[in-house]
Amino acid sequence: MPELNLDGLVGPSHNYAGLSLGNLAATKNAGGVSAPRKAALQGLAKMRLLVSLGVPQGLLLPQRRPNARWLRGFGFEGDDAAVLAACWREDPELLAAAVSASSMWVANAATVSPAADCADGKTHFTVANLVSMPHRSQEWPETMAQLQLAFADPEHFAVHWPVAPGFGDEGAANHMRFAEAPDAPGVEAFVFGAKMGGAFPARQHVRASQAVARSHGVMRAAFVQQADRAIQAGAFHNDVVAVSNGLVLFAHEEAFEDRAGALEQLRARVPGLVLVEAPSADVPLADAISSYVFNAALVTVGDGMALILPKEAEETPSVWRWLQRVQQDPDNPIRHLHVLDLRESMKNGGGPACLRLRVPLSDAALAAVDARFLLDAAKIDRLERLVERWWPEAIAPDDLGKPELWAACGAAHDALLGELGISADELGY
Ligand code: SUG
Repeated sequence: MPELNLDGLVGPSHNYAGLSLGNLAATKNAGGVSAPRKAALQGLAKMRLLVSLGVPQGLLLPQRRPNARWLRGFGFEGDDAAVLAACWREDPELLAAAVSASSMWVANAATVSPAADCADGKTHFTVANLVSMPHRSQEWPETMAQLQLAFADPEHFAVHWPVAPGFGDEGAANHMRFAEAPDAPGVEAFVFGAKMGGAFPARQHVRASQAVARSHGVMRAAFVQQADRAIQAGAFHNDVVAVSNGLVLFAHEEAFEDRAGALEQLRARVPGLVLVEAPSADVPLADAISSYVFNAALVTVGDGMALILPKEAEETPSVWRWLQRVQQDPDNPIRHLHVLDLRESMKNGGGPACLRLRVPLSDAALAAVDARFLLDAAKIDRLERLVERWWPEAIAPDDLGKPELWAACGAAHDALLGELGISADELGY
């Protein structure tokens, strides 16, 4: 049984507006000049690597931005250009939110529970409400439309509406799964945060995690609290400090609020759990967070597991030293380290794991996925050419208010829909 890896294609409006409090990279790079074309090509290179490693690969589409429809909900009127111009005049920060390409980080699109974990034997998706950050709260309607299109077959899939907005849900970024194989029954760990007085918000509410587990019919669920210390140090999602694959938990020592309790709970449910943990003494929490080493994509390849790492991990001496030891240690299956330049996304706090949504599927379920969302090397070639032709080369902060940028982003999106054979209608535009 394969695990489908869906990556978010970076949208043409990718920019640095510093919209996410608690996301240190995004805050630090606020006001910088972005390179959308380069960003999308970096993401496509990651997809190409996964294809070459034999991982079934697909994509989710960048959502159409700027989102004039969303701004109409704030009382702006007229055609799209009039809505955007008025918003830029009256509330430029809101306009920046409507331009954000944040839908690229599809680890926040939904939580996925594979069929083997769920009482009804279907693969369940709950679209994340992303209510903690205003710019991300506009994503769920189109995410819902895309998932309903890609996973339309009711024999295999159930796509759920987001959890009620009182309770923040940030999707798979706060969800881990432990299983012998993708199709073996697994234990799902839902990681939540809690308000403990710090300046940075806990974005995943425990009730949202419980709601998702309940509505998916997850038979073996564990609920684990993320360390507030990690959140306050910049780990705004669990996947900044921990990731799982197979029976491996790859994490920082300070990832969980009650480390001993969390490990005891997981070991009791996952007898073969393999813990690959970075001690704080070797890898300080700050290095783990700035390097995004735990935001690696951990994937099963022929003869073991591979970590798809951002360049920042290689450039952080404490992290790179520790990774060499991990790779050589026969007690864990991590054998390969692949380093990628994802700097454009990383500067907004989005590493390799943020850019992908994992969907473990049976062969029959994979065959039921809408093929327009699936990729092979030839299609990646075509997307690269499309990005080179249509994606803007650079966006500076003042460009966000320019009609030429809005038009360029719209034209790029139209070209993408044309290439993939997906109509605006199907996405609810
Ligand atoms: O929600 N950055 C995203 C990064 C999401 C990373 N995802 C995971 N860890 N899975 C966020 O904070 C910045 C956009 C801006 O500021 O313009 C942003 O939304």
